Amino acid sequence: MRIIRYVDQAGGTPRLAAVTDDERAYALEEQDLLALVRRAEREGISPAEAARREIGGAQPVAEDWRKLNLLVPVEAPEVWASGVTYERSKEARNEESQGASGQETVYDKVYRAERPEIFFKSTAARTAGPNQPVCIRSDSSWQVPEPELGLVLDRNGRILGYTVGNDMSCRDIEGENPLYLPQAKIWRRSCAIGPAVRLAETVANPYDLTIELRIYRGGELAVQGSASTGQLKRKLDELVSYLVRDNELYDGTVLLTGTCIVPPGRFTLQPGDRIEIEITGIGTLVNPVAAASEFAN
Ligand code: DO4
Ligand code: MG
Repeated sequence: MRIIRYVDQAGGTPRLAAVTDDERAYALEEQDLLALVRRAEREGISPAEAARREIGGAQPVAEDWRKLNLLVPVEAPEVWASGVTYERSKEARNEESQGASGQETVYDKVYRAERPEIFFKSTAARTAGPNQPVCIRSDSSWQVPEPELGLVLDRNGRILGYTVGNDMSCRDIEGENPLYLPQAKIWRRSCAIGPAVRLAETVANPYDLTIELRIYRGGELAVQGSASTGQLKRKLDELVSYLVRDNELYDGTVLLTGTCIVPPGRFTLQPGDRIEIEITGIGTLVNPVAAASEFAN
């Protein structure tokens, strides 16, 4: 069972819907995922059961949810991200910082350390939803998407569901100096999540999900990559346990879990590119790429 938000054709208002395995979407009464979760709690049932009971006997609002005018599935007040949780990410960070010359780097250390790397990534206003442009910044010449499994959390750090995330990154800025990480990671529309949240109880094994990246340029496939969450070095609960530690969390916070797919060589995104990130059972997050200057206030 997946949860989406979409714009209702009739009223132009944001609506919540449940998506069943046959891809049909059924409107829900609640305004957002957290309201569904809270109602389920009051009724002593699971969120998926609450959704199932509500849509039982109803007509779908769409035979194929992907044709709806989709919104970000959860308006995450904050997005946090984990780094260097896959070996491939460690290698890529060493390549971009030219640190692979035999000496142990900060990336080697964090990959094997007990404490994971967790950093602040985005706010709701900086986060794009399905089909909305993600931006590239003007002072970087090496920018890539980072396709990542996203955990949707409540204020206590409970994993409510899984979504697809894009941790847009500037490899040259971070490669120049790791202390530039916030600038390599955070700018206007440097994060995307969506298109759906798959409720946690309906995922049999979150360590057996395939993540695929496709980047199109001029309509042609320019970059393709694939990975499995089975390659994750850390456990999802472990990442969450560090995020919640002495921290204030908000309902709907998203924690990205790191990337295992790195575009080859000096590949850099350009305005007009189209990024597709697909995760088994969740869906495909599609975002065109634009220059950040186009969205200046
Ligand atoms: O250390 C920098 C961040 C790496 C990252 O974002 C990732 O591994 O996904
Ligand atoms: Mg990342």
